[in-house]
Amino acid sequence: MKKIITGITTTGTITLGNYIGAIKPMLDLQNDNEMFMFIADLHALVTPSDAKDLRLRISNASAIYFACGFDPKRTTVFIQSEVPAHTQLAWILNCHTTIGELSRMTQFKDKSAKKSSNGTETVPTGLLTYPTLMAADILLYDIDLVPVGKDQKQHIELTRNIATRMNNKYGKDLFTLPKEYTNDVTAKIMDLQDPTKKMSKSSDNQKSFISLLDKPEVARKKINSSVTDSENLIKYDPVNKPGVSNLITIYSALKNEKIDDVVKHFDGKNYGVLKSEVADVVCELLENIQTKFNTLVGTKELRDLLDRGKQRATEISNKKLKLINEKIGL
Ligand code: AQP
Repeated sequence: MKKIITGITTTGTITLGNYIGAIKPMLDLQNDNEMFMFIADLHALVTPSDAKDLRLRISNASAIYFACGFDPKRTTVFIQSEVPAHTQLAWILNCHTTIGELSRMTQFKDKSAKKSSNGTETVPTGLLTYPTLMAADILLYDIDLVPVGKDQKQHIELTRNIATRMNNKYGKDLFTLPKEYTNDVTAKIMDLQDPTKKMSKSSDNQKSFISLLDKPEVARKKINSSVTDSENLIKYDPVNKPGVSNLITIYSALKNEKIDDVVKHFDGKNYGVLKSEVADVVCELLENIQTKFNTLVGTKELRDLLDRGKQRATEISNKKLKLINEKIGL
């Protein structure tokens, strides 16, 4: 049995990319492991937003997690900001990490370049220190595995480096070294309008991503208008045919079928058929999630489930933090 954690940032509504890259692998692991799934609302502060919007996104994300199938008996589901040990450990880790290490992170380089083309004034410090908060999320629970998309692999490597450094200094069993858990094919679901880019919930173009709360008919339209190519040949070739390959990947992930089998299934068919069948599986998923979501969102039942997760996460993380504080001399 392994300890496994993942979180999704509340910078927008959870997307199909988040579902396939992070939620589905967690659901598949839920029965045989000790699981932690959190709503990464502190990470979301890196992207400025209105308080009302953020609160709504946190509430929606909580209901979406349970609607996707997390079982509170098997998975500790909690809101990051409700467990203060995360920020406390993040500070300690910041003091054991260099600015050089953090500024070399690809995500920091990409996101800070996007935020500011003329200097660093508009780049929040939290964007730089995001990986140490992420390391705290992981190290507090002695996590073995972190299911992540490809974009986050570097942050797990940094977590291991910080943990190793602190183990060498304060005692080798201070931190468990986590490993990332990725499936190379489904690890990156691409933008529907520019399939060379990752699908992202904070994209300005609504047509480029499918939110788990999109009405099924809206999702179908987005898939129908997704960018492919003019060859009309269904083949899995992410480099030369990124749009078609992305649709194949989505179908394969949601139907639990191998890419080769999916390609055989669509052999000789045209893009219209591919899009229509991908839309069918996506709409079925959205309908199932949204039916459960609507019965849970904003209810006392949901708050009780979150309180249960908060209590368990607080107990474990406070115990760990106490040990860390003792070892480092606080
Ligand atoms: N397109 C994707 N394909 C596969 N996995 C993905 N993940 C995100 N996008 C894809 C995985 O989802 C988990 C949670 O990610 P996150 O929301 O914390 O951060 P992110 O990777 O920055 O996700 P977004 O949607 O792109 O958010 P914004 O738009 O705010 O930057 C992670 O495991 C991630 O790998």
